[in-house]
Amino acid sequence: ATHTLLNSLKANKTAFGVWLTLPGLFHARTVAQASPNISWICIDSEHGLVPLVPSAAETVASIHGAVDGTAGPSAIVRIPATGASDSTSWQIKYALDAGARGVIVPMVSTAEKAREVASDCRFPPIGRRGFGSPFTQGNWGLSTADYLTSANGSVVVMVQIETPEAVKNVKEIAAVDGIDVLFIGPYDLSISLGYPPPSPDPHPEVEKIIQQILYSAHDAGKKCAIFCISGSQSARRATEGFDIINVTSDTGAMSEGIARQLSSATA
Ligand code: 3PY
Repeated sequence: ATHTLLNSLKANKTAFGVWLTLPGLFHARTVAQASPNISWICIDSEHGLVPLVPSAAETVASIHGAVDGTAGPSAIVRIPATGASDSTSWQIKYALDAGARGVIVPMVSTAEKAREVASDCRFPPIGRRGFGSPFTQGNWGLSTADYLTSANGSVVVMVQIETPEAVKNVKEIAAVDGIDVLFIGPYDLSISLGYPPPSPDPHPEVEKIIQQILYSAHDAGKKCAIFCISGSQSARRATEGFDIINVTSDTGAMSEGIARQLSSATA
């Protein structure tokens, strides 16, 4: 199966994505089919209402099966546990067993935690991910040996940089082997640093830090991702050099679309 996000990254093309905050297989499928330009969809089990167990697994399958032909968005899961929690290991295991092409782990603030995340995402001898689930291996149609190699070689591991401690440690986190992407959460980053939330753009002081994180990721040979809330904001971030950009969310786009249609109906 095609891994559209990974293909975009390898081709150095900006990978635009959409955030999924609501559950439902037909909902996920509708979002996945909305545009051929969606490279990835984040199933948000942290703040969204898609429970990690058991809905994320079905949602992953629904997204991957949504688009006929070879391409379609890569399903990514944002796990609920933060990098500071012991639950990250089993939640990453669950997400990847479900067939997610990558994970986003919130609030990873030290290189030590980043190393644990990188290890949780890959089978031995590289990491410590346990093997057992037959489902994704079955869907991929691979022997066990080939599945282990393919999964290790294709998983996209993203950690969120969104605390003052993470900013302090950003170079060390970026340098961790097996961390592929630093993912900036502008909302948590702003409020944890004592600034107001973006409205819609971040405070200029936060903006400076965002640019430093982007620089640190690229300096370490890693990719950098950021959460945006509109197409125009995303286009600007693409010009700045961000590799992975969230463009909108299911709920955000739905509310805007409804409001726009109603305002033209009542104008
Ligand atoms: C943030 O901006 O804090 C995020 O994690 C995006 O939802």
